[in-house]
Amino acid sequence: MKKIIQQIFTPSQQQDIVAEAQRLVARQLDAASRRRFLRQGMTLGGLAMLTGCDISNNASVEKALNAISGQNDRVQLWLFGRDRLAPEYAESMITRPFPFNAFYGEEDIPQVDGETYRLKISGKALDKRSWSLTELYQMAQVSQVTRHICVEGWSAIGHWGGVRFADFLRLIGADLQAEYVSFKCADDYYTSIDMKTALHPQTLLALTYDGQVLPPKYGYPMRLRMPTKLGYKNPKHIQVIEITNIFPGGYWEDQGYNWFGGS
Ligand SMILES: Nc1nc2c(c(=O)[nH]1)N[C@H]1C(S)=C(S)[C@@H](COP(=O)(O)O)O[C@H]1N2
Ligand SMILES: [Mo]
Repeated sequence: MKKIIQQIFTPSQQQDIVAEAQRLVARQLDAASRRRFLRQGMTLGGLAMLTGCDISNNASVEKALNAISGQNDRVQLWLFGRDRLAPEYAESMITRPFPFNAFYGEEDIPQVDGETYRLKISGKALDKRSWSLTELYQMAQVSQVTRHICVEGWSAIGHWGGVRFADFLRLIGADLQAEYVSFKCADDYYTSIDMKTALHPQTLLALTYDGQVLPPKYGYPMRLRMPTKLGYKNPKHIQVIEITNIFPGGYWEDQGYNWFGGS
């Protein structure tokens, strides 16, 4: 566990997390026990024991802090500071095979026809032309090896390639002052993100997985990939992108998952 914590957080991030957790806990104690508590040195591992949570990845840290503080937006913002770059890994660390997950089993993965596929744009953008796959493949491509964290209790390192979402939003003249970007998928899944995350340099319209055309199970023909957000915020099989000021929610978010969903 200690090793995983060290892979995910720098020592100074670990100190910040512990300090903030200590402040949150101290607030709930009477004066005498608060003094005693604050005198104790504490590590992320100690915090894990205190909260009864296994803090082995960011998702569990979120759970642990939420156990102390409730859904505290300040904690979320501080923990998942949206300018922060997520760690990138060596290709040798890629998890093989990379897990599949969806709200259904592998037998129900949508089969999208790449020839007739058109990505639709709606809402606050100047150019609402639809996009063919060929046009998306022709844009400048980048790639990343990052960790995907699912709230169901697993995380895995994967290798995605595609178009920087910020480049795409600028190209279509999206209103970058708008609040949200929402995604509608071929399997009726939907989710949405804040504009700041949409413009984050590690947020990709992913077209490939591990150097190959994105396979159906990982979201063919195109998915959003964000190492700064939990798995359920990363929609697969995207058909429509909308730029909007009206809160769009999401498939899991509307059932109670945290909307911000930082990782
Ligand atoms: N269209 C769609 N996107 C989705 C989901 C889904 O059910 N449908 N599940 C989400 C969840 S909870 C996770 S963990 C990841 C899993 O992505 P993977 O299959 O590439 O591991 O996809 C996310 N995006
Ligand atoms: Mo997930």
